[in-house]
Amino acid sequence: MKKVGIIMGSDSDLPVVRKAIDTLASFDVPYEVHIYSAHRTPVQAQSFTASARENGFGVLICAAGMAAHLAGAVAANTTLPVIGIPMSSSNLGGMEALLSTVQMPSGIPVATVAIGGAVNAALLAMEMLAISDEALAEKLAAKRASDTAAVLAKNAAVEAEFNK
Ligand code: RP5
Repeated sequence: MKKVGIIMGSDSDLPVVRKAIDTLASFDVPYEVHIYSAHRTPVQAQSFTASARENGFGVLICAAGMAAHLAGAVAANTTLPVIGIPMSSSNLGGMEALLSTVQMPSGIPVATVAIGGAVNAALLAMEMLAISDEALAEKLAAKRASDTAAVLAKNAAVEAEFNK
């Protein structure tokens, strides 16, 4: 199976990024985790990205905050699909990272999830890999069904309590 590459701009992003890592691990999907910054370590970010396809990656997840150029800079150097996670900040709450990540110029796409949307980033990455992996597609469908059942159980409990 192709690997998911997870890149974050700083170790301060790890508490949120860990949710993506844990989600991938729960599906036994192979991944690598790196800290590369579009601004602080641009050469390393470019080098990793340029060789990502030949190194067995199928999709890249990039998490960055503030002037969040990481996902866009990575996408500029590969035709692998790139998923951006805008990270929250103390000053602007992540809106700056959201806009920096999502507002890509035509020709260089970044699939942007919600601010801090690490679980969805992992799920979306796996949905991309599952296009050509039927076993993974079945695992994703099973998780969706189990999530639906959990919500319906909560609904049943609320209805039983309030709808006399
Ligand atoms: C971004 O700047 C990082 O992705 C992080 O979200 C933010 C702050 O980084 P630190 O100053 O905490 O290293 O590049």
